[in-house]
Amino acid sequence: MKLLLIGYGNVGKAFRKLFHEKKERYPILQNVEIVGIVTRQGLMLGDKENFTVDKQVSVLDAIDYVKPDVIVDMSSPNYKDGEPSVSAYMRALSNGIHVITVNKAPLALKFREIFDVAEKVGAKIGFQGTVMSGTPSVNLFRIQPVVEVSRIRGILNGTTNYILTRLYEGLSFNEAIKEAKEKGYAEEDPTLDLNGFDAAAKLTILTNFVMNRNVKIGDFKFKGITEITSEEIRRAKSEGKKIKLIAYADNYTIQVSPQVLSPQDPLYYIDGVENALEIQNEIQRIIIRGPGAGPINAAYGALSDLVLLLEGCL
Ligand code: 80F
Repeated sequence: MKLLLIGYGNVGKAFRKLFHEKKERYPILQNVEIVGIVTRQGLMLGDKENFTVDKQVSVLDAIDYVKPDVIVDMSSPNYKDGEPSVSAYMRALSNGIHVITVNKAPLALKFREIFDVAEKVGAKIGFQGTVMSGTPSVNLFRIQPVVEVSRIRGILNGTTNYILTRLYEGLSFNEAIKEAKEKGYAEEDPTLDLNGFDAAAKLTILTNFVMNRNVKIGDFKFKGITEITSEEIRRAKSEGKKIKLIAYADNYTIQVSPQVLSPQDPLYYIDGVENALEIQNEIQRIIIRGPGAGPINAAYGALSDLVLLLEGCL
């Protein structure tokens, strides 16, 4: 099985490293190889740690040239039109090439269109890494067949939760964002984290997948953490409460907004880069928590999709 990686930044490099570590230990990965990496700079053929350009081609041309079995998209999100990833997915899927992605923009903008193409030809899409990185969220629902979900509520952005935690601990906003960037949690454009865009994209993807809705980012209101004042943080703290960026969807409402939580709320205890998701379905209420960002976690999300694909479980 031939992989073409799209994007070779924090996550792309972590994925390549993890892939090689696991390939040595798990026979299922033995016949998988990375045959190329394409970035903004162009295409590198083969699988080398240090990226060099062999051919100055676009992502679409790289797919035609390399003819992979799977593309693994770890490029930066483009929320204007999802390009070049949307066209890359359409080209790949319509030719029976599977897609694994940690890039939220294409699925937040064109979820149904992309899945319609995949379903027509029987190609698969793995997207665990788009929501809560390597902590099972999307893939949790793959082992919860036919159960009907009525409500999801969670903390879905690692960067803002990390910043809010550090503000609560007394750091300035600039110090906290600097730390989040250094740890590789923040997007290439961190305003996507701060203004709620990233959390809204994740909520869009989850809502479409688990509640069978047809929502696009932009269909609903979302707010980030940029308007939270130090006075509001101080007041919440003095009342024994915390401010968290909460993503929420039920059959009528979908929204992302900062909310003041008291210790009775399980999400009150989710600090730092940790994320959490409460799922209410017809049978049970489930709460999952785990790291929501970080290159290794996002890379693991993509790698777990690859193994599920090989096992026929995607
Ligand atoms: P980084 O900027 O390091 O690398 C981006 C790569 O994409 C570069 O190699 C660049 O050349 C390439 N690229 C950009 N535009 C391209 C184009 N048009 N054609 C070809 N290549 C292009 O970015 P990261 O950190 O490696 O992130 C990569 C992807 O992973 C992005 O889509 C992220 O949204 C996604 N992701 C990242 C996570 C992380 O922790 C986590 C999960 C997904 O919750 C949070 O706080 C979130 N900010 C993190 S979620 N880094």
